[in-house]
Amino acid sequence: HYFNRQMQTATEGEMSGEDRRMWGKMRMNPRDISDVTGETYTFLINGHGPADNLEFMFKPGEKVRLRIINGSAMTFFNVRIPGVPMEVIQADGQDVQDVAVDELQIGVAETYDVVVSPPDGSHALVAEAMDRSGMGVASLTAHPGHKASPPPLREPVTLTMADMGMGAMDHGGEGMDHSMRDKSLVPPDVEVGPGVDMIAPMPVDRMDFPGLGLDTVEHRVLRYTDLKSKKMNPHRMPERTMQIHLTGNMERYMWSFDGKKFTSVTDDPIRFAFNERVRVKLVNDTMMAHPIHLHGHFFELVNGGEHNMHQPRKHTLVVQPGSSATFDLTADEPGDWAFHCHLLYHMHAGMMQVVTVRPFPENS
Ligand SMILES: [Cu+2]
Repeated sequence: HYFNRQMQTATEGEMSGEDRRMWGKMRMNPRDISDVTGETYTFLINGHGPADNLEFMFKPGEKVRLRIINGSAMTFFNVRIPGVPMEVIQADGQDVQDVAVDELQIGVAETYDVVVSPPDGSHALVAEAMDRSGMGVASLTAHPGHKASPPPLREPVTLTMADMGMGAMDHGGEGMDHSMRDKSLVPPDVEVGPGVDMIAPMPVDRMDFPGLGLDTVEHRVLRYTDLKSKKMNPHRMPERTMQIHLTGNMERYMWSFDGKKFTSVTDDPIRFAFNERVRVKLVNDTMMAHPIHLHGHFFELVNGGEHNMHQPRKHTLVVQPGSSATFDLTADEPGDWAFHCHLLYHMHAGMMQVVTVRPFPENS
């Protein structure tokens, strides 16, 4: 939160006085969206800043496939090409049934492949930082040298009670009755020390949430619940469930899983038996979105009905603030794998674990 120029003042914004007092009392900042903002960063597309006028050429009438990879260290982006709808065809490199959207939010390490048919002219390809402190811009153009004019940055976003883990309740008052650090809400193996400033009182699954600030836009936005794998997955019910808490202390800048910062000294990995299928529920006890990434595997998002044969496969899952998100994993790759938040400084601070899949099969 260095150089956060978007802190809410006493009078600005829509928030009621009561809500402002509550946030203040809890020493929480509803404008703490990104750890590093556009004040520090110049946002780049393929290594080029907005002033470079990077051009992607197309011929009118052509269908163009864009592979959008969030290769940044610390930034969620809202991606859109005003006036050009996008057909999402892959998520994290895995085929999904086509979804038509006008905008999507992409977490660090996520990938979306989209197909566009831009009309003649020059179109701005916009990657707006989630906190709206800046944007990456390029031109998708049929005419070399014609720079598309990007739309202005939109209003900064403000966190809500849902981001605080208050579930569907959207307004204060009642929320005051709930402890923000009730240890009885987490499994006993979660360490609630100075590194944990909050335990979400009522975390709900927000797989249908399109990302901070995109829930109120008027065009079509991508939600995890829109993703359906193109091919039918072999259906196997999970044999075991597991809960992992994403924990942190926003002010001290401490980040961990289950309240335990990763160190290479202790040996207490997350264990899976080879080939077992486990339903893993990630509970985000912080007010930041975390893109959680597992190496070596694809997992299937739990984003639909109980007998969903088309769960989309991904390797990175954004867990919304104060919310939960669930995936099914078939642990079919024996070995030791990194499992971590893909925000670089969170990973470095300790929001990281080793996933151990054992035993190695006999004939391997
Ligand atoms: Cu994180």
